[in-house]
Order: sequence, then C-alpha cells, then structure tokens
Amino acid sequence: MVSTGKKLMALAVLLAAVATPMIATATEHVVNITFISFEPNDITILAGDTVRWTNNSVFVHTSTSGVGCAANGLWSLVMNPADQVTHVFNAPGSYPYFCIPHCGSGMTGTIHVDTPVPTEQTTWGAIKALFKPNPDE
Ligand SMILES: [Cu+2]
Repeated sequence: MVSTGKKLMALAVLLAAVATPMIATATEHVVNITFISFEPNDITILAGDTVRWTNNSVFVHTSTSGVGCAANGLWSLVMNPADQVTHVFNAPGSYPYFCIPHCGSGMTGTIHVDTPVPTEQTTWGAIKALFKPNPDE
C-alpha cells in the first residue's frame, strides 16, 4: 500500500519535473562511410544528440563542417580506416559537411538538428497514474 504522504511526495517530484520540462534522452546516430560516401548522407536528429561516423572503407576520410567544400570551422574530424569519431550537436539548425579529400567526388552530407519536444505529456500521464483507483488499498 502506498501512503498518501508518499503519493504527495511523488507528485511534488513530478510537478518539479513539469516546471522544468524534461528533455528526451540523447541518442547516438551512426553514419557509415563506405568507399567515398556518407550513409545515410542526410539525417535528422535532436539537439543534444551525438553523431558517430564510422570509417568502413580503406581510405582516410574527414567529417568537416562547411558547404561548397569550404570548411566553416565548427568541426573537422579525421578518420583512418576503421576509425570512429563523434560530434555532439547542441544547437538546432542544418549542418552541411563534407570529406576534405573526396568533396570534389560528391562526398558530402547534412545533419538536421531539431529542437527536442518536452515530455510533459508523459509526465502528466505519470501524475494521473498516481490517482488511479488502486485495488491494493
Ligand atoms: Cu573521404
């Protein structure tokens, strides 16, 4: 049996969570590099997520932010064969990138970063569940 005091404490904790909307857990997204391409080369993630590039080819590649094969300085990561590199995207927006040695061959990609949706509905569902009739009481 759950006491009323414990229910009120749980409610207070959940209300605190509503006051500061909880953000969904960060996710890691994998972009594979095969031959001279990023696969997939266009992905959409949420702010706070990580992208992990994995070099499955026999060439050295880079993941370098920028457009038109011109680096813009946000990130540039070098991968030898079998290397993996990661970058965390905290700000929403669109981030074009390319591979320095193979940009002229079309080795480019884009990361779209969306704003996470607060989980108020989930939290509200948890609050309501506290007050459902409990057959154990
Ligand atoms: Cu490359």
